[in-house]
Amino acid sequence: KRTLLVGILCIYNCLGFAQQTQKTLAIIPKPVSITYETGSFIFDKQTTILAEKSLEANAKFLQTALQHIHHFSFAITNKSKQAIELRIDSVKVRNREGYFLTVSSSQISIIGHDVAGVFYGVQSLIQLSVQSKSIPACRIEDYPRFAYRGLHLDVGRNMFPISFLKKYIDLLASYKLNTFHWHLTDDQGWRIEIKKYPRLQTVAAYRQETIIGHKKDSPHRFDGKPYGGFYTQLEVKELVRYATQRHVTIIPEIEMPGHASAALAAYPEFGCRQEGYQTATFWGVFDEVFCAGNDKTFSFLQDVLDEVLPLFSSKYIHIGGDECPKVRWKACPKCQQRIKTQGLADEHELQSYFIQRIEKYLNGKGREIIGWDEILEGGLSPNATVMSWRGEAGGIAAAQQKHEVIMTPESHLYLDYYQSLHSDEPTAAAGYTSLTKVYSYEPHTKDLQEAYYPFIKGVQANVWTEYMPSSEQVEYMTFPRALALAEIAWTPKELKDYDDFLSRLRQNRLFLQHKNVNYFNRFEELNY
Ligand code: TNX
Repeated sequence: KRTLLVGILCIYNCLGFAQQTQKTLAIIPKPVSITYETGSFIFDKQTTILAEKSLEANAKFLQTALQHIHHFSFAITNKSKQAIELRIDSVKVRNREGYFLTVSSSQISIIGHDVAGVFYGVQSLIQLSVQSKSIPACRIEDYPRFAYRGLHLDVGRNMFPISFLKKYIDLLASYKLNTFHWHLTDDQGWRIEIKKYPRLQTVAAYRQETIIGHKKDSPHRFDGKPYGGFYTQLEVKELVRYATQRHVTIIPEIEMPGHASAALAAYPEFGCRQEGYQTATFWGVFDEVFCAGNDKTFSFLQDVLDEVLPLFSSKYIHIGGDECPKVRWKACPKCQQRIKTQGLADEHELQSYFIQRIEKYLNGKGREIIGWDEILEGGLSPNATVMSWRGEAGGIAAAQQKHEVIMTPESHLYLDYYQSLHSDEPTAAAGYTSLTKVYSYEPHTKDLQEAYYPFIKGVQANVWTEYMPSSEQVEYMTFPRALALAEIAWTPKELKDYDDFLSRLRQNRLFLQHKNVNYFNRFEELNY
């Protein structure tokens, strides 16, 4: 078995070598510029890693990765013979998160603008190392197009072990994505421990039945067994630490005022009807939302946020804001009273009141809010960043109001949609978003005047998990489409070229295999 494996690895290496002598460095996302020179650097037992003190973590990261790939150890030393040198030079490398990677036959040097820049140089080198022991001599200059490069994961509908979340974050970092949007609460489950409210753990974290909705014929089937769980604050802290080491910021999302069924099942007093709630056992948009007329609702949410904030170091806190039906508010005397006393026109303005009140609270704690584009309804909170998901209209409107915007249109960046038209695809959400389509997305939409482009801070793809009951399924839906996202987020617009991306992906898939990712591997058949 082992001989076979070694044989296969040799063939891969030779293929990699052959392709690399044809001078294609299959880095994803594509670097800003690559100049090829003569010769190549060959990793062997003499290769060492040389790094200044502030780059110790980067050196260790590279050392561990190379050991996994080449199966021999690379010493971290201060001798410079045949070394991979890591260094910071913020004058020579001008862009934040940028780096130069220079390879000659005797040395590799990675110079970063900052620690993150060196980290990204290291990621490029690791991708190349998986492809071959021999790295062609070259000079690479690289830096990101957008400051915000995000991937999201919904753990409310289905949840996944922390070990998987670490793998996911690792993959984000490998492809130079720097933000993990962690969707922690939804109608079907509340997944973060809040010590002051134990029923969030005992009630809101569970639903009565497991939804098996991944069979084609019947999207909502139940096996009658309770489903659920939550992440403890200790686990959350550990994940944040892990992500920080990889230059990934975790943005937690606590949904309000909608998608609140689970929380209300635990604490019915914060809903307009005060009773009759249940953690949802099927998918969709539910009428049960937090009561906007009850001050105690706000105290509850503030208490929750008080426990959430110390766990996360992100500037942004995501407060949801999407899909909040207004029927309960319409029938609720307290909500109607609030509309009157605040001089609001209607329930849409009441939603805006809700979000603004929470924004004020969070701004007072030194944080800023992000919300889905519904937070534009009834007037945008003064400092809010908008995540434009129902197409680009919300993002365009927000940018024109000089608010920061993250583009994440469902038309192109929803990875819960089908990725091929094969009839044997596992059930997915209703849309169709091929790799080609993800790749074609351009965040600087022509529908927005250029003067507002600086407000588009970046892009994100969303992984809603209604039809992803397992970690393997999440991987299948996310990869390689997340690599196309990474290239949209990082690579200059002028360098984008789908055929070129595809040919790099053909080589770069070795990295996904190396990381044991259950990626969708029929991407070559897609041209639409
Ligand atoms: C809409 S995108 C939602 C999610 C669903 C998703 C399914 C957004 C802000 N809300 O609750 O999971 O569609 O594609």
